[in-house]
Amino acid sequence: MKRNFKTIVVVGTQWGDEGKGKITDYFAQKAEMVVRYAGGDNAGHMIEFGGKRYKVTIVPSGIFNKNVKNIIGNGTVVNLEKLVSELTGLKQAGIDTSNLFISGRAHLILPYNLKIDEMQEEQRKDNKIGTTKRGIGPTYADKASRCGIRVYDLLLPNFKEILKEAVDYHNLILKNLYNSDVQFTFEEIYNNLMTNFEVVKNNVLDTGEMVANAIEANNFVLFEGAQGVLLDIDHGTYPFVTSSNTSGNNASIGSGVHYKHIQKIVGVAKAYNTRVGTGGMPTELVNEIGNRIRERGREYGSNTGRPRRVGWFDAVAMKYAVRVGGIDELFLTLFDVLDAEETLKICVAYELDGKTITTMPISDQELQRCKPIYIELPGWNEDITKVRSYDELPTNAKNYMKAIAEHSGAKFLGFSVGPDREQTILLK
Ligand code: 2SA
Ligand code: MG
Repeated sequence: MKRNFKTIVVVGTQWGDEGKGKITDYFAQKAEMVVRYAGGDNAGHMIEFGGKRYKVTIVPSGIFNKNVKNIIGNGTVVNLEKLVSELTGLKQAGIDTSNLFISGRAHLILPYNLKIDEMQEEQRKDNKIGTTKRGIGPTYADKASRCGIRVYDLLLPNFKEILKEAVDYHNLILKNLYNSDVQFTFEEIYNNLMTNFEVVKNNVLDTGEMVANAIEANNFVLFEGAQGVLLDIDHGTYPFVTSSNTSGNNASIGSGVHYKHIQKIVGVAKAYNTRVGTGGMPTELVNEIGNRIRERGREYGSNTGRPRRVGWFDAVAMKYAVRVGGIDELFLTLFDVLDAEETLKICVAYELDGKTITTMPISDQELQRCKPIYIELPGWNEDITKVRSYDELPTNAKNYMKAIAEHSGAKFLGFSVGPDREQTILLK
């Protein structure tokens, strides 16, 4: 693999589940450090090698490489109990987890945040976001409201008071705002936190300094995105988004280094589109083709098991993601899933209220009214899982990639034709 950069961000360019874990893992084999900069255990990153399949949600995907330092950055939200149980599972699978470090500035997801996430979804009635119910939104809301609790707070002498105040406050919210009978007790939350904190305590520090030092030392540092650009709180399909800045632009803020240190943003895109949760998706296929792609691509939430909505590749959305996400190069994943299709469609424009547009509307309500305008391409109808170079791809598969590049303005770095490490192919 050519390495002409020291820092890269790997980021999803659609609505998550693009196969970022796999691409991160691919680069991580050469990296010295992997940093998660946003999101929490709402992510589900699958990595497959040596015939085994692993999943991580909050632990960075670099954990499978012994020499890589893995950082859970300040921009993330951390459920300590989940983190510890994930680490236990990895250890049991024979993975060395000693190289994991957690930012003292990351915010804690607490049991009341999980409950509020659930209550908010309930109150949304017909307008549910379809969150993962991992407490992500309420935890980021606490952070912005300045009533969040950070990992480092656990080490402060007055932590008990801090937590007591927070529990009382959230109990009031639950009772008065959500009409809930559920009330949390300080002791229970405190004891649980302390038990889990004991496991990771020695690895809590100013990770921003670690990342900065690694960059200074000319190490290869990889920033691992979670979810995708279209789920970004600012640039995504609001309000059907997650509560963090998922795009690569946040890699610096979310890990505590200057943006000038970010040299390259690699986008990961599925060869088609998927989405879990509510919100506009103009290319959605509610038919046999959609079902076939879902089954072939194993398109079920890796965390929640929810069936993902499936659709044709949306080049309008991709063009937008490439622009706002500053995507330098694109990795096309799950390419082989399309092996079974006679004909393929790529959405190149939308029709909105009788007008043709080629940009993403600002409002999701408008996106929901958009009708896709497609180009059609012949499928390749053959197994590409054994392909190991661009030249070996069938002509129709090459043409499919070319059409995506042409209509979205993306430049390809590589593609993947299956879940194994060997099935990830660089173009050059
Ligand atoms: P949240 O829980 O507040 O972040 O949910 C808000 C929206 O963000 C979407 N979201 C995701 N979309 C795709 N994949 C995600 N990760 C898991 C996976 C999801 C799963 O890898 O499969 O297991 O269901 C993820 N996380 C958040 C979510 O669907 C809402 O639309
Ligand atoms: Mg996922």
